[in-house]
Amino acid sequence: MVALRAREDGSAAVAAKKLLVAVCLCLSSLFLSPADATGQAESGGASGAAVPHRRFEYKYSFKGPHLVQPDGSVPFWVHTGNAIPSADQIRITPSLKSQRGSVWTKNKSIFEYWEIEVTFRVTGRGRVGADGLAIWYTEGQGLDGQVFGAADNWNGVGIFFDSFDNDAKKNNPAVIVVGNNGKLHYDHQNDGSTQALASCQRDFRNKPYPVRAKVVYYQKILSVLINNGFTPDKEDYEFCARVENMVLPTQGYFGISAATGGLADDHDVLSFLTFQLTEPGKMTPPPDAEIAEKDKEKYQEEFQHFQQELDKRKEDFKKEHPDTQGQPGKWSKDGLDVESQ
Ligand SMILES: [Ca+2]
Ligand SMILES: [Ca+2]
Repeated sequence: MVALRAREDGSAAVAAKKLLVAVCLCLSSLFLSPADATGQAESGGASGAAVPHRRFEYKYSFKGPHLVQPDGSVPFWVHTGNAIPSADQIRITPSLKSQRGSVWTKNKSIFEYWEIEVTFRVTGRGRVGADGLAIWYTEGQGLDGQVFGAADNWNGVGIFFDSFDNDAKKNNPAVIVVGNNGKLHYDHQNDGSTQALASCQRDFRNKPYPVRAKVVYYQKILSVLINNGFTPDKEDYEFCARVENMVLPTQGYFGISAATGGLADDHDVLSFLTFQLTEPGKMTPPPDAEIAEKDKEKYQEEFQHFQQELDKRKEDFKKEHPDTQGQPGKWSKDGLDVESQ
C-alpha cells in the first residue's frame, strides 16, 4: 500500500507537472514569445496571395481571465466614457439609454499589415437594439464622439456592427466598412450606406455563443470574416466583406467603441487579439526590447499567480479525491492497479 501510495503521488505529480508545462506554454505563447504565437498563418480572404508570417502582438491585445488590473485599468489600453473593464471582459456600454464608451491602444502600431480577432456579445431584451459597436484602426484615438461612441472625421477605417435601422430599409443589424481620410462626416441617418466600402447583413445580437469578427489587412486588401455565435466552434467564420486597394495610415491605433440611444444593448468585448502580418521574405521587425525588463516582471508575477492557483487546485483535488488521484479509471475499488498487474 505504501508503494501504491507513492505511485499515486507520483502520477498526481506527473499530471500536475504536465498541467504546469501547459500553463507555461500557454503563457509564453501569449506574452513572452516574440515568435509566431500560433504557428499558423492565414491569409483570411487574400486568396492566392502568399501566406504571411503572423505574430501575436500583446501590446495591442487584451483578453481574460486577468484583463483588468487592481486599479481598474487595462494594460496597454485606455478606456473612456461608460466603459467598464472587469476580469474577463470590457462592458463598452451597459444597456442603459444614451451611453457611450470606447477602448483604445495606448500606442500607435507601426505594422504594415495586421489581423485582429475580436470576440464580443451584444445583448438586449428588446427585439430591436441600439446603436451598435465599432472596431477601429485610425491615425488618432477617437476617444469620444457621435460614431458608435467614437470620434467622427477619423483617418483610417471603422467596421460598424450597426444594430439600429435608422434609414428604415429593414437591413439591420448589419456590418458596414467605412473608410475615412479625416474629412468625411459619418452618415448616421442612412446607416452609413452612402459611404460604405463594403457591407453584409448579419444579426449579431443575442447569440448563444460570443460573436467573433476577424479583420485582416494584408497586401492592401481588407477582409472581414464573421463567426455568428451559433456554435462553440471558434473557427466557424463566414465571409462578410472585402475591400481592395485599401490604403490605411502607416501608423495607427486599434480601438473598439459602442453607443446606445433610446434603445439600449449591453456591448461586451471578451477579447481583442492583434497579430502583425509580414509578407514572406520580408523581415519581421524585432519585438520591443522593453519586454525584457519592465513587462517581463509583470508577466513573471502573473505566472506566479497561475502557479499558486495550480498548487491550490492540486491540493483541492487531493482532498476531494483521496482514493482516486491520478488516473481514476485505472484503479479498482480496493486500490489495486488492475491494468499493470
Ligand atoms: Ca444605425
Ligand atoms: Ca438600415
